[in-house]
Amino acid sequence: MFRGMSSEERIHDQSVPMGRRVFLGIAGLGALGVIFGSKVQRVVGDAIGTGLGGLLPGGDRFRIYSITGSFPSVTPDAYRLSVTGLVKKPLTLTFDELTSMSSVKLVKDFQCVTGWRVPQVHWEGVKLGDLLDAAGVADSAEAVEFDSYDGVDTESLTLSQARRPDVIVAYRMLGGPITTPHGGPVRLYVAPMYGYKSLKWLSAIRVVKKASPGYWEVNGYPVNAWVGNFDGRHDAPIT
Ligand SMILES: Nc1nc2c(c(=O)[nH]1)N[C@H]1C(S)=C(S)[C@@H](COP(=O)(O)O)O[C@H]1N2
Ligand SMILES: [Mo]
Repeated sequence: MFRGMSSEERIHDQSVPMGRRVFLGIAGLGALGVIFGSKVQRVVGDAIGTGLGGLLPGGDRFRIYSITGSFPSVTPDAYRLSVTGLVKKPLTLTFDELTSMSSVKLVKDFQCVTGWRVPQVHWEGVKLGDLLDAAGVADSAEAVEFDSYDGVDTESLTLSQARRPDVIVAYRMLGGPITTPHGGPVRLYVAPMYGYKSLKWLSAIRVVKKASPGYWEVNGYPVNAWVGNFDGRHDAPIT
């Protein structure tokens, strides 16, 4: 189910789950098996049942991805975001604390490394750089690692990438709170990089000296994921 979404939001969102067939077309990662569990099957059923059946994979719309095949369900009340590692003041923020910080709005494309792109998505959240400043990054630090409530996905950025104004810890997208399938209540949005950098269900931010490659990177995608030339395509940069 698109829990917490009105049917109007669902239609506005136009999300479709990425099916196994689509996934298996991805060279190199196909064997990994991003296999969708029964929850996602119900998303498909629900989408079709609400008239979204006509919006099966094509251009210009989100595919819902989950490595684990399910969606961690974290309510805003239960949500916590930790900022730890090489910082002067480790933080554990509640959803209210995060959303009380000064926020930015971005209207920018979202591009998956497999080729699909959603134009002009509305995003809102706190600049990752502001969170790092609140925790106070130690001089020895050079990178930032991220964990997900799914317990599997991990990501990283260099500190200079993390401090870009178009890299945010997002809590709104597509005109509403971030839905559970899209990684709500809180996900990363790393505008200039391929979608796998925009880790969903963000649980932890860890400031480190040297980052370990994340889940998708261990499996063959570049650590520096700037939208550009990939797999014979030329994808326009996201500005
Ligand atoms: N935790 C988690 N985050 C994730 C993924 C995932 O499977 N698990 N998939 C990534 C990929 S490859 C893309 S393209 C986007 C897709 O975002 P969406 O599911 O909101 O469409 O999420 C990224 N973040
Ligand atoms: Mo992706």
